[in-house]
Amino acid sequence: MKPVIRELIADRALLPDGWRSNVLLEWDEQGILTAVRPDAETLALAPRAAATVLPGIVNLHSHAFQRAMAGLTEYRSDPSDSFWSWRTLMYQFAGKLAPADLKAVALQLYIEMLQAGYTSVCEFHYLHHDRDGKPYANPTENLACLIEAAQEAGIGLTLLPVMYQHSGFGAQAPHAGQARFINSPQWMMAALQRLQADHPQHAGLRYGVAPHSLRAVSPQSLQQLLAELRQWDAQAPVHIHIAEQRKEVEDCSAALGAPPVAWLLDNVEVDRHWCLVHATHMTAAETLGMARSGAVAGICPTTEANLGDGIFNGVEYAAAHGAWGVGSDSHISTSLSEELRLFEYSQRLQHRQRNVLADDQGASVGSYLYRKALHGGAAASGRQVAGLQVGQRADLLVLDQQHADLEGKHGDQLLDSFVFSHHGQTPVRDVMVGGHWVINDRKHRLQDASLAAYAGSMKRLLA
Ligand code: NGQ
Ligand code: ZN
Repeated sequence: MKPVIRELIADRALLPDGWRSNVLLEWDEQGILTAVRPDAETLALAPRAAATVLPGIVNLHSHAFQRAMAGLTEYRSDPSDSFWSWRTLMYQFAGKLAPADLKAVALQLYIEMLQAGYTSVCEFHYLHHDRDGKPYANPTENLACLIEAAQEAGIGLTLLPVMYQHSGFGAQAPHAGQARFINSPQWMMAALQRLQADHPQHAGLRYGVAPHSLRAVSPQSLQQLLAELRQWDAQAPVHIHIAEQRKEVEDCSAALGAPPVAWLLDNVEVDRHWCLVHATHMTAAETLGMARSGAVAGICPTTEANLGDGIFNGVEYAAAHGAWGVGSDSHISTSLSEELRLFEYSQRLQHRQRNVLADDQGASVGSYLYRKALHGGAAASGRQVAGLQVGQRADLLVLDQQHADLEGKHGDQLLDSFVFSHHGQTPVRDVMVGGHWVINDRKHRLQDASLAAYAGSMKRLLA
Protein backbone atom coordinates (compact mmCIF):
# COMPACT_ATOMS: atom_id res chain seq x y z
CA MET A 1 0.00 0.00 0.00
CA LYS A 2 1.20 3.47 -0.81
CA PRO A 3 1.62 5.66 2.26
CA VAL A 4 -0.86 8.53 2.50
CA ILE A 5 0.96 11.76 1.78
CA ARG A 6 -0.19 14.63 3.95
CA GLU A 7 2.31 17.27 2.97
CA LEU A 8 3.34 19.40 0.07
CA ILE A 9 5.91 22.03 -0.76
CA ALA A 10 4.83 25.20 -2.52
CA ASP A 11 7.40 27.24 -4.46
CA ARG A 12 5.50 30.27 -3.16
CA ALA A 13 2.45 30.61 -0.96
CA LEU A 14 0.39 33.41 0.46
CA LEU A 15 0.71 33.10 4.27
CA PRO A 16 -0.78 35.39 6.93
CA ASP A 17 2.45 37.45 6.93
CA GLY A 18 2.69 37.65 3.15
CA TRP A 19 4.31 35.78 0.28
CA ARG A 20 6.85 33.16 1.34
CA SER A 21 8.97 30.68 -0.64
CA ASN A 22 9.50 26.93 -0.32
CA VAL A 23 6.61 26.54 2.06
CA LEU A 24 6.13 23.09 3.57
CA LEU A 25 2.50 22.37 4.47
CA GLU A 26 1.46 19.37 6.59
CA TRP A 27 -2.00 18.33 7.70
CA ASP A 28 -3.64 15.58 9.76
CA GLU A 29 -6.29 13.03 8.79
CA GLN A 30 -9.02 15.57 9.58
CA GLY A 31 -7.45 17.89 7.02
CA ILE A 32 -6.28 20.43 9.62
CA LEU A 33 -2.89 22.06 9.02
CA THR A 34 -0.30 20.86 11.54
CA ALA A 35 2.75 22.63 10.07
CA VAL A 36 3.30 25.64 7.80
CA ARG A 37 7.03 26.15 7.35
CA PRO A 38 8.53 28.65 4.91
CA ASP A 39 12.09 28.27 3.62
CA ALA A 40 11.87 24.50 4.09
CA GLU A 41 14.56 22.19 2.77
CA THR A 42 13.35 19.96 -0.04
CA LEU A 43 12.64 16.58 1.52
CA ALA A 44 13.87 13.23 0.24
CA LEU A 45 10.30 11.97 -0.07
CA ALA A 46 9.37 14.81 -2.36
CA PRO A 47 5.74 15.75 -1.85
CA ARG A 48 3.71 17.23 -4.66
CA ALA A 49 5.45 20.48 -5.50
CA ALA A 50 2.88 23.14 -6.20
CA ALA A 51 4.06 26.33 -7.86
CA THR A 52 1.87 29.16 -6.50
CA VAL A 53 -0.51 28.44 -3.65
CA LEU A 54 -3.32 30.66 -2.34
CA PRO A 55 -5.62 29.96 0.59
CA GLY A 56 -9.12 28.90 -0.49
CA ILE A 57 -11.97 31.37 0.00
CA VAL A 58 -15.47 31.02 1.50
CA ASN A 59 -18.45 31.85 -0.70
CA LEU A 60 -20.49 33.35 2.13
CA HIS A 61 -23.91 33.60 0.50
CA SER A 62 -25.63 31.05 -1.72
CA HIS A 63 -29.16 30.08 -2.72
CA ALA A 64 -28.09 26.99 -4.63
CA PHE A 65 -31.34 26.40 -6.53
CA GLN A 66 -31.08 29.82 -8.21
CA ARG A 67 -28.09 28.50 -10.21
CA ALA A 68 -30.64 26.89 -12.51
CA MET A 69 -32.29 30.27 -13.23
CA ALA A 70 -29.16 32.07 -14.39
CA GLY A 71 -29.93 33.65 -17.77
CA LEU A 72 -33.70 33.12 -17.55
CA THR A 73 -34.75 36.53 -16.20
CA GLU A 74 -32.85 38.84 -18.55
CA TYR A 75 -35.79 40.02 -20.66
CA ARG A 76 -38.07 43.01 -20.05
CA SER A 77 -41.43 41.98 -18.62
CA ASP A 78 -42.37 45.54 -17.66
CA PRO A 79 -40.72 48.95 -18.17
CA SER A 80 -40.25 49.15 -14.41
CA ASP A 81 -38.62 45.74 -13.95
CA SER A 82 -36.79 45.55 -10.64
CA PHE A 83 -35.67 43.28 -7.83
CA TRP A 84 -39.37 42.76 -7.03
CA SER A 85 -40.40 41.59 -10.50
CA TRP A 86 -37.33 39.32 -10.58
CA ARG A 87 -38.49 37.89 -7.27
CA THR A 88 -41.87 36.97 -8.75
CA LEU A 89 -40.14 35.00 -11.52
CA MET A 90 -37.80 33.43 -8.97
CA TYR A 91 -40.75 32.25 -6.86
CA GLN A 92 -42.35 30.67 -9.95
CA PHE A 93 -39.14 28.80 -10.63
CA ALA A 94 -38.65 27.82 -6.97
CA GLY A 95 -42.15 26.34 -7.04
CA LYS A 96 -41.06 23.68 -9.55
CA LEU A 97 -38.05 22.17 -7.81
CA ALA A 98 -38.15 18.63 -6.40
CA PRO A 99 -35.47 17.39 -3.99
CA ALA A 100 -33.71 15.50 -6.80
CA ASP A 101 -33.47 18.75 -8.81
CA LEU A 102 -32.08 20.63 -5.85
CA LYS A 103 -29.44 17.96 -5.36
CA ALA A 104 -28.43 17.95 -9.05
CA VAL A 105 -28.30 21.74 -9.29
CA ALA A 106 -26.34 22.07 -6.04
CA LEU A 107 -23.77 19.45 -7.05
CA GLN A 108 -23.21 21.19 -10.38
CA LEU A 109 -22.93 24.55 -8.63
CA TYR A 110 -20.51 23.35 -5.95
CA ILE A 111 -18.21 21.84 -8.57
CA GLU A 112 -18.25 25.17 -10.42
CA MET A 113 -17.46 27.01 -7.18
CA LEU A 114 -14.45 24.75 -6.52
CA GLN A 115 -13.18 25.36 -10.04
CA ALA A 116 -13.36 29.11 -9.35
CA GLY A 117 -11.39 28.90 -6.10
CA TYR A 118 -14.14 28.77 -3.47
CA THR A 119 -13.37 25.97 -1.01
CA SER A 120 -16.40 26.54 1.26
CA VAL A 121 -19.94 27.78 0.88
CA CYS A 122 -22.56 29.18 3.27
CA GLU A 123 -25.92 27.94 2.07
CA PHE A 124 -28.87 30.19 3.00
CA HIS A 125 -31.67 27.75 2.34
CA TYR A 126 -35.41 28.39 2.51
CA LEU A 127 -37.12 25.86 0.19
CA HIS A 128 -38.20 23.67 3.07
CA HIS A 129 -41.53 22.11 2.11
CA ASP A 130 -43.03 20.27 -0.83
CA ARG A 131 -44.28 22.18 -3.86
CA ASP A 132 -47.76 22.67 -2.38
CA GLY A 133 -46.30 23.88 0.93
CA LYS A 134 -46.85 20.55 2.72
CA PRO A 135 -43.93 19.44 4.91
CA TYR A 136 -41.95 16.45 3.65
CA ALA A 137 -42.07 13.23 5.71
CA ASN A 138 -38.52 14.19 6.67
CA PRO A 139 -38.80 17.95 7.30
CA THR A 140 -35.09 18.40 6.55
CA GLU A 141 -35.25 16.52 3.23
CA ASN A 142 -34.13 19.48 1.10
CA LEU A 143 -31.50 20.62 3.61
CA ALA A 144 -30.07 17.08 3.54
CA CYS A 145 -29.84 17.25 -0.28
CA LEU A 146 -27.48 20.20 0.11
CA ILE A 147 -25.30 18.30 2.58
CA GLU A 148 -25.08 15.36 0.18
CA ALA A 149 -24.23 17.64 -2.75
CA ALA A 150 -21.50 19.40 -0.75
CA GLN A 151 -20.07 16.09 0.42
CA GLU A 152 -19.96 14.65 -3.09
CA ALA A 153 -18.41 17.80 -4.50
CA GLY A 154 -15.97 17.96 -1.58
CA ILE A 155 -16.67 21.59 -0.66
CA GLY A 156 -16.86 22.79 2.98
CA LEU A 157 -20.41 23.70 4.03
CA THR A 158 -22.04 26.02 6.53
CA LEU A 159 -25.72 25.18 6.32
CA LEU A 160 -28.11 27.92 7.40
CA PRO A 161 -31.77 26.87 7.49
CA VAL A 162 -33.87 29.97 6.91
CA MET A 163 -36.68 31.18 9.16
CA TYR A 164 -39.45 32.78 7.09
CA GLN A 165 -42.88 33.85 8.31
CA HIS A 166 -44.25 37.00 6.68
CA SER A 167 -44.52 38.77 3.33
CA GLY A 168 -43.71 42.16 4.83
CA PHE A 169 -43.22 44.31 7.93
CA GLY A 170 -46.04 44.23 10.47
CA ALA A 171 -46.45 40.43 10.24
CA GLN A 172 -48.21 40.52 6.86
CA ALA A 173 -49.57 37.14 5.75
CA PRO A 174 -47.28 35.25 3.35
CA HIS A 175 -48.01 35.12 -0.41
CA ALA A 176 -48.91 31.85 -2.09
CA GLY A 177 -45.45 31.86 -3.72
CA GLN A 178 -43.86 31.73 -0.25
CA ALA A 179 -45.71 28.61 0.94
CA ARG A 180 -42.63 26.41 0.65
CA PHE A 181 -40.67 28.62 3.05
CA ILE A 182 -42.98 29.16 6.02
CA ASN A 183 -41.85 27.93 9.45
CA SER A 184 -41.24 29.06 13.05
CA PRO A 185 -38.52 29.21 15.73
CA GLN A 186 -39.68 25.77 16.95
CA TRP A 187 -39.38 24.35 13.44
CA MET A 188 -35.87 25.82 13.17
CA MET A 189 -34.60 24.30 16.40
CA ALA A 190 -36.13 20.90 15.58
CA ALA A 191 -34.48 21.06 12.15
CA LEU A 192 -31.06 21.79 13.67
CA GLN A 193 -31.42 18.89 16.07
CA ARG A 194 -32.48 16.54 13.33
CA LEU A 195 -29.63 17.65 11.08
CA GLN A 196 -27.13 17.18 13.88
CA ALA A 197 -28.50 13.67 14.53
CA ASP A 198 -28.54 12.63 10.85
CA HIS A 199 -25.35 14.45 9.77
CA PRO A 200 -23.23 15.45 12.79
CA GLN A 201 -21.08 18.53 12.40
CA HIS A 202 -17.38 18.08 11.62
CA ALA A 203 -14.48 20.18 10.33
CA GLY A 204 -16.17 20.40 6.93
CA LEU A 205 -19.78 20.90 8.05
CA ARG A 206 -21.23 23.54 10.37
CA TYR A 207 -24.79 24.58 11.18
CA GLY A 208 -26.16 28.05 11.84
CA VAL A 209 -29.39 29.92 11.18
CA ALA A 210 -30.70 32.57 8.82
CA PRO A 211 -33.67 34.68 9.80
CA HIS A 212 -34.48 35.62 6.19
CA SER A 213 -34.84 39.41 6.64
CA LEU A 214 -36.55 41.85 8.97
CA ARG A 215 -39.36 41.85 6.37
CA ALA A 216 -39.94 38.12 6.74
CA VAL A 217 -39.58 37.57 10.50
CA SER A 218 -41.13 39.46 13.39
CA PRO A 219 -38.97 40.99 16.16
CA GLN A 220 -40.51 38.50 18.61
CA SER A 221 -39.67 35.37 16.64
CA LEU A 222 -36.22 36.73 15.88
CA GLN A 223 -35.54 37.15 19.60
CA GLN A 224 -36.97 33.73 20.36
CA LEU A 225 -34.88 32.03 17.70
CA LEU A 226 -31.70 33.73 18.90
CA ALA A 227 -32.31 32.85 22.54
CA GLU A 228 -32.86 29.17 21.70
CA LEU A 229 -29.98 29.07 19.26
CA ARG A 230 -27.53 30.44 21.85
CA GLN A 231 -28.58 27.70 24.28
CA TRP A 232 -27.86 25.14 21.60
CA ASP A 233 -24.59 26.63 20.30
CA ALA A 234 -23.20 29.90 21.64
CA GLN A 235 -21.07 30.48 18.52
CA ALA A 236 -23.29 29.33 15.69
CA PRO A 237 -23.27 31.74 12.73
CA VAL A 238 -26.36 33.89 12.11
CA HIS A 239 -26.93 35.34 8.62
CA ILE A 240 -29.66 37.77 7.58
CA HIS A 241 -30.58 39.77 4.44
CA ILE A 242 -30.51 43.28 5.83
CA ALA A 243 -30.88 46.35 3.58
CA GLU A 244 -30.86 45.37 -0.06
CA GLN A 245 -33.64 47.52 -1.43
CA ARG A 246 -34.62 51.13 -0.76
CA LYS A 247 -38.25 50.05 -0.35
CA GLU A 248 -37.39 47.66 2.47
CA VAL A 249 -35.37 50.35 4.24
CA GLU A 250 -38.34 52.75 4.04
CA ASP A 251 -40.84 50.09 5.13
CA CYS A 252 -38.57 49.16 8.03
CA SER A 253 -38.28 52.75 9.21
CA ALA A 254 -42.06 53.11 9.03
CA ALA A 255 -42.76 49.85 10.87
CA LEU A 256 -39.93 49.64 13.41
CA GLY A 257 -38.92 53.28 13.73
CA ALA A 258 -35.37 52.83 12.37
CA PRO A 259 -33.69 51.57 9.19
CA PRO A 260 -32.78 47.87 9.30
CA VAL A 261 -29.09 47.98 10.22
CA ALA A 262 -29.70 50.54 12.99
CA TRP A 263 -32.68 48.56 14.28
CA LEU A 264 -30.70 45.33 14.37
CA LEU A 265 -27.70 46.91 16.11
CA ASP A 266 -30.00 48.44 18.73
CA ASN A 267 -32.17 45.40 19.38
CA VAL A 268 -30.00 42.30 19.23
CA GLU A 269 -26.44 41.52 20.16
CA VAL A 270 -24.74 41.73 16.78
CA ASP A 271 -21.16 40.47 16.92
CA ARG A 272 -18.56 38.59 14.87
CA HIS A 273 -20.88 35.57 14.62
CA TRP A 274 -23.22 37.61 12.43
CA CYS A 275 -23.19 38.09 8.68
CA LEU A 276 -25.30 40.97 7.34
CA VAL A 277 -25.96 40.19 3.70
CA HIS A 278 -26.65 43.09 1.31
CA ALA A 279 -26.00 45.95 3.75
CA THR A 280 -26.39 48.00 0.59
CA HIS A 281 -28.32 50.98 1.91
CA MET A 282 -26.84 52.37 5.12
CA THR A 283 -26.46 55.81 6.64
CA ALA A 284 -22.97 56.89 7.70
CA ALA A 285 -23.85 56.10 11.33
CA GLU A 286 -25.08 52.62 10.41
CA THR A 287 -21.92 52.00 8.40
CA LEU A 288 -19.75 52.90 11.37
CA GLY A 289 -21.91 50.98 13.84
CA MET A 290 -21.87 47.88 11.72
CA ALA A 291 -18.09 48.00 11.26
CA ARG A 292 -17.62 48.38 15.03
CA SER A 293 -19.97 45.47 15.82
CA GLY A 294 -17.54 42.98 14.31
CA ALA A 295 -20.25 41.56 12.04
CA VAL A 296 -19.25 40.54 8.52
CA ALA A 297 -20.78 42.39 5.58
CA GLY A 298 -21.90 39.82 3.01
CA ILE A 299 -21.29 41.54 -0.31
CA CYS A 300 -22.59 39.88 -3.48
CA PRO A 301 -21.45 42.21 -6.26
CA THR A 302 -22.58 40.30 -9.36
CA THR A 303 -26.04 39.56 -7.96
CA GLU A 304 -26.44 43.06 -6.53
CA ALA A 305 -25.60 44.47 -9.97
CA ASN A 306 -27.87 41.98 -11.71
CA LEU A 307 -30.81 42.85 -9.46
CA GLY A 308 -30.20 46.60 -9.56
CA ASP A 309 -29.79 46.84 -5.78
CA GLY A 310 -27.34 49.71 -5.43
CA ILE A 311 -23.72 50.10 -4.33
CA PHE A 312 -22.33 49.15 -0.92
CA ASN A 313 -20.65 51.91 1.11
CA GLY A 314 -17.24 50.33 0.53
CA VAL A 315 -14.98 53.30 1.17
CA GLU A 316 -16.52 54.36 4.49
CA TYR A 317 -16.88 50.80 5.69
CA ALA A 318 -13.24 50.03 4.86
CA ALA A 319 -12.10 53.23 6.57
CA ALA A 320 -13.88 51.98 9.71
CA HIS A 321 -12.06 48.61 9.38
CA GLY A 322 -15.29 46.67 8.81
CA ALA A 323 -15.09 42.96 8.04
CA TRP A 324 -16.53 41.71 4.76
CA GLY A 325 -16.57 38.76 2.41
CA VAL A 326 -18.16 37.86 -0.90
CA GLY A 327 -20.96 35.57 -1.98
CA SER A 328 -22.36 34.58 -5.34
CA ASP A 329 -25.93 34.61 -3.99
CA SER A 330 -28.16 34.03 -7.08
CA HIS A 331 -25.21 32.54 -9.01
CA ILE A 332 -25.57 34.68 -12.07
CA SER A 333 -21.79 34.17 -11.91
CA THR A 334 -19.67 31.81 -9.82
CA SER A 335 -16.37 33.53 -10.47
CA LEU A 336 -14.52 34.50 -7.27
CA SER A 337 -12.30 36.93 -9.13
CA GLU A 338 -15.32 38.58 -10.75
CA GLU A 339 -16.93 39.27 -7.36
CA LEU A 340 -13.74 40.89 -6.05
CA ARG A 341 -13.19 42.86 -9.25
CA LEU A 342 -16.75 44.13 -9.43
CA PHE A 343 -16.65 45.24 -5.79
CA GLU A 344 -13.62 47.46 -6.52
CA TYR A 345 -15.02 48.58 -9.89
CA SER A 346 -18.33 49.66 -8.34
CA GLN A 347 -16.33 51.90 -5.99
CA ARG A 348 -14.24 53.27 -8.88
CA LEU A 349 -17.35 54.10 -10.90
CA GLN A 350 -19.05 55.72 -7.95
CA HIS A 351 -16.06 57.78 -6.78
CA ARG A 352 -14.49 58.32 -10.22
CA GLN A 353 -11.12 57.15 -8.89
CA ARG A 354 -8.78 54.18 -9.24
CA ASN A 355 -7.36 51.75 -6.66
CA VAL A 356 -9.96 52.65 -4.09
CA LEU A 357 -9.80 49.63 -1.77
CA ALA A 358 -6.22 49.16 -0.56
CA ASP A 359 -4.29 49.27 2.71
CA ASP A 360 -1.70 51.97 2.06
CA GLN A 361 0.16 53.98 -0.43
CA GLY A 362 1.80 51.55 -2.84
CA ALA A 363 -0.22 48.58 -1.59
CA SER A 364 -1.89 46.12 -3.93
CA VAL A 365 -5.67 46.25 -4.41
CA GLY A 366 -5.85 42.57 -5.37
CA SER A 367 -4.05 41.60 -2.18
CA TYR A 368 -6.35 43.75 -0.03
CA LEU A 369 -9.48 42.30 -1.63
CA TYR A 370 -8.26 38.72 -1.39
CA ARG A 371 -7.23 38.93 2.26
CA LYS A 372 -10.38 40.70 3.39
CA ALA A 373 -12.57 38.14 1.58
CA LEU A 374 -10.54 35.35 3.18
CA HIS A 375 -10.97 36.58 6.75
CA GLY A 376 -14.54 37.80 6.43
CA GLY A 377 -15.61 34.62 4.70
CA ALA A 378 -13.99 32.47 7.40
CA ALA A 379 -15.74 34.40 10.18
CA ALA A 380 -19.10 34.15 8.42
CA SER A 381 -18.67 30.40 7.96
CA GLY A 382 -18.01 29.76 11.66
CA ARG A 383 -15.34 27.27 10.56
CA GLN A 384 -11.53 27.04 10.74
CA VAL A 385 -10.88 28.26 7.22
CA ALA A 386 -8.92 31.47 7.74
CA GLY A 387 -5.91 30.69 5.57
CA LEU A 388 -2.64 28.80 5.59
CA GLN A 389 -1.81 28.58 9.28
CA VAL A 390 -1.65 25.80 11.84
CA GLY A 391 -5.09 24.87 13.16
CA GLN A 392 -6.89 25.96 9.99
CA ARG A 393 -8.09 23.58 7.30
CA ALA A 394 -5.84 22.64 4.41
CA ASP A 395 -8.00 24.51 1.88
CA LEU A 396 -5.94 25.89 -0.98
CA LEU A 397 -5.66 26.65 -4.68
CA VAL A 398 -2.76 26.11 -7.02
CA LEU A 399 -2.49 28.73 -9.73
CA ASP A 400 -1.30 27.83 -13.21
CA GLN A 401 1.96 29.71 -13.44
CA GLN A 402 1.99 29.11 -17.23
CA HIS A 403 -1.29 30.99 -17.68
CA ALA A 404 -0.73 34.09 -19.83
CA ASP A 405 -2.24 36.30 -17.13
CA LEU A 406 0.37 35.15 -14.58
CA GLU A 407 3.41 34.79 -16.84
CA GLY A 408 6.43 36.61 -15.36
CA LYS A 409 4.47 37.95 -12.37
CA HIS A 410 5.49 37.64 -8.75
CA GLY A 411 4.24 38.56 -5.27
CA ASP A 412 1.13 40.71 -5.16
CA GLN A 413 1.22 41.11 -8.95
CA LEU A 414 -0.13 37.55 -8.95
CA LEU A 415 -3.15 38.63 -6.88
CA ASP A 416 -3.69 41.80 -8.90
CA SER A 417 -3.61 39.68 -12.05
CA PHE A 418 -5.86 37.01 -10.57
CA VAL A 419 -8.47 39.64 -9.71
CA PHE A 420 -8.18 42.15 -12.57
CA SER A 421 -6.55 40.53 -15.61
CA HIS A 422 -8.97 38.22 -17.38
CA HIS A 423 -8.16 36.46 -20.61
CA GLY A 424 -9.42 32.98 -21.27
CA GLN A 425 -9.80 30.16 -18.79
CA THR A 426 -9.35 30.52 -15.05
CA PRO A 427 -5.78 30.36 -13.72
CA VAL A 428 -7.03 28.13 -10.85
CA ARG A 429 -5.50 24.77 -11.82
CA ASP A 430 -5.84 22.51 -8.75
CA VAL A 431 -7.89 22.82 -5.58
CA MET A 432 -7.51 21.09 -2.22
CA VAL A 433 -10.20 21.02 0.47
CA GLY A 434 -9.49 19.58 3.91
CA GLY A 435 -6.34 17.87 2.64
CA HIS A 436 -8.00 16.26 -0.41
CA TRP A 437 -7.44 17.27 -4.01
CA VAL A 438 -10.91 17.92 -5.44
CA ILE A 439 -9.93 19.75 -8.63
CA ASN A 440 -7.02 18.37 -10.65
CA ASP A 441 -5.94 20.23 -13.74
CA ARG A 442 -9.29 22.13 -13.68
CA LYS A 443 -11.34 18.92 -13.58
CA HIS A 444 -13.57 17.38 -10.93
CA ARG A 445 -13.98 13.60 -10.92
CA LEU A 446 -17.80 13.94 -10.97
CA GLN A 447 -18.10 16.73 -13.49
CA ASP A 448 -19.42 14.65 -16.40
CA ALA A 449 -21.93 12.76 -14.25
CA SER A 450 -22.98 16.00 -12.59
CA LEU A 451 -23.53 17.75 -15.89
CA ALA A 452 -25.69 14.86 -17.15
CA ALA A 453 -27.89 14.96 -14.02
CA TYR A 454 -28.09 18.76 -14.21
CA ALA A 455 -29.13 18.58 -17.87
CA GLY A 456 -31.90 16.12 -16.96
CA SER A 457 -33.24 18.46 -14.29
CA MET A 458 -33.06 21.49 -16.59
CA LYS A 459 -35.04 19.64 -19.26
CA ARG A 460 -37.82 18.92 -16.77
CA LEU A 461 -37.75 22.38 -15.17
CA LEU A 462 -37.92 24.21 -18.50
CA ALA A 463 -40.39 21.86 -20.20
C1 NGQ B 1 -33.67 35.39 -1.73
N1 NGQ B 1 -32.45 37.13 -2.87
O1 NGQ B 1 -34.00 35.07 -0.58
O2 NGQ B 1 -33.38 34.57 -2.59
C2 NGQ B 1 -33.61 36.85 -2.05
C3 NGQ B 1 -34.87 37.27 -2.74
C4 NGQ B 1 -36.29 38.27 -0.96
C5 NGQ B 1 -31.81 38.28 -2.71
N2 NGQ B 1 -32.20 39.05 -1.74
C6 NGQ B 1 -36.10 37.13 -1.91
N3 NGQ B 1 -30.83 38.61 -3.51
O3 NGQ B 1 -35.33 38.95 -0.58
O4 NGQ B 1 -37.43 38.48 -0.57
ZN1 ZN C 1 -29.78 35.99 -0.52
